[in-house]
Amino acid sequence: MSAAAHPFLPLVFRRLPPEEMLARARAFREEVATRRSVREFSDELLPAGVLDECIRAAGLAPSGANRQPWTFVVVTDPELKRRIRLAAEEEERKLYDERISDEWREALEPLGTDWRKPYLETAPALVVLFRQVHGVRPDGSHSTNYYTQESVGIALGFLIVALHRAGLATLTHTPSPMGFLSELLERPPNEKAYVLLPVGYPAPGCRVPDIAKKPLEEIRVQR
Ligand code: IYR
Repeated sequence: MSAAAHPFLPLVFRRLPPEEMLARARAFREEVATRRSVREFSDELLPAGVLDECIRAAGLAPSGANRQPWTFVVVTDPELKRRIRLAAEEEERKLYDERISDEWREALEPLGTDWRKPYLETAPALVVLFRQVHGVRPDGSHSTNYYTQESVGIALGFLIVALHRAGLATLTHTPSPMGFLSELLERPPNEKAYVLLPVGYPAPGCRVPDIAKKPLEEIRVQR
């Protein structure tokens, strides 16, 4: 049985004058240029509704066959944050001590990261983004999801930018491996943790490494 075709609607699209296009592209670039990964968070609470709006924006990302193969788990309970921190640190301690190569350790050294993850408790909210490897129909049978890595990666990009625009800081934290998150957050077997984002305000006096992004000439090729 094939699915019925969606009705088609006229596209809502506002054509902008070229000067406005350039101004908006520049303004967006300038805004994202001020985004930084933050590892020192204040414990100050988030204003009501802001995080949910950002998650709504992330949920508007394109996805393979519009399957929207993502689940955003929001954790604010201090006890659960603590359990996540302890489990993440246990894995990360093994990662930093044993699992990563010397080359990888050297690459991380200038960024000042290590196995300690205090921000998992300090940040007022953690968002754990899960990738739905496949769907589950009401009768329990499996449906296929498509391009789930790409789809969830795009949604994550939307979320990071939405949080930044809303005046919040975050970190794309990838404790490795992430199986403990499925257990602690009681997620079904079709969901795999993709990334963990502490969300909040930077701690007063927060510092970030002095790093630079590659210029256009280095990342763009004309053919
Ligand atoms: N999962 C670790 C390691 C880590 C890896 C890379 I590549 C980074 O750019 C930063 C950290 C962690 O989250 O600390």
